[in-house]
Amino acid sequence: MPTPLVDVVLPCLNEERALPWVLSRLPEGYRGIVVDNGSSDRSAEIAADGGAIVVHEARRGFGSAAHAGLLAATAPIVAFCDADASMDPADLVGLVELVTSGAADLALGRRRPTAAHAWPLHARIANLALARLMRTATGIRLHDLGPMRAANREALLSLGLGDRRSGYPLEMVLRAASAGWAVVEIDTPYAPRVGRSKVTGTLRGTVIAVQDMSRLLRGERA
Ligand SMILES: Nc1nc2c(ncn2[C@@H]2O[C@H](COP(=O)(O)OP(=O)(O)OP(=O)(O)O)[C@@H](O)[C@H]2O)c(=O)[nH]1
Ligand SMILES: [Mg+2]
Repeated sequence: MPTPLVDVVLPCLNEERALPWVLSRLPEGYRGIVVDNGSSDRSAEIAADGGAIVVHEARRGFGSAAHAGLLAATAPIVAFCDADASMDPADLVGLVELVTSGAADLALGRRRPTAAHAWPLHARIANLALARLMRTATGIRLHDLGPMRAANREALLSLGLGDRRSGYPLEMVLRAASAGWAVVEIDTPYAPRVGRSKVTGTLRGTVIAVQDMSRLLRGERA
């Protein structure tokens, strides 16, 4: 496949059940880059069978996987999407159009749950509180810190992101705002994930995410 317009980074830790659907939903001309973060299941084989590029990243952490995907990408535009079937890669088209039209430098998907259990209450509350702090820090009207997003690859690299855990999506927004980027949010459906919950559905995962993000926000204020 020649270099496509969009490389879609799909961080992946044990998502063998979700990957076939996720990869089948990539729009025409979009290339999947599945970053296998040390899965103990058949995620890597299934990703390769599904036509994705497979990148192996041994260091655990969402940011570690997401950033390895960004470094492996070669397309002019890079998009990010979870690999657990909670979000539909077909919805990336709206985000990418915002970037190609020049309306946004960073386009973000605001998660809109399609079912009550798509997003547990404790996670919604934590996300709302963090989003409010993010609005105060950046002055940009944003409501979510969701992982679905799109931007120009070289511009993203120039942000010099350093977080390798769950603060990565927040750090991207904070750095983009400081750099004067147009950060635009649109609604994207958020469905119950396929497979066992790792972060949001578990208290430990949520606590780590809040810790990572609070540290970044404190740094921003300092
Ligand atoms: N939790 C976690 N996810 C990772 C890691 N590396 C890659 N991922 C992938 O990152 C994406 C987001 O993680 P999720 O576990 O779905 O996190 P979440 O949506 O907050 O919470 P749940 O869906 O409830 O687990 C998924 O595609 C994971 O497979 C990692 O080290 N930890
Ligand atoms: Mg998920």
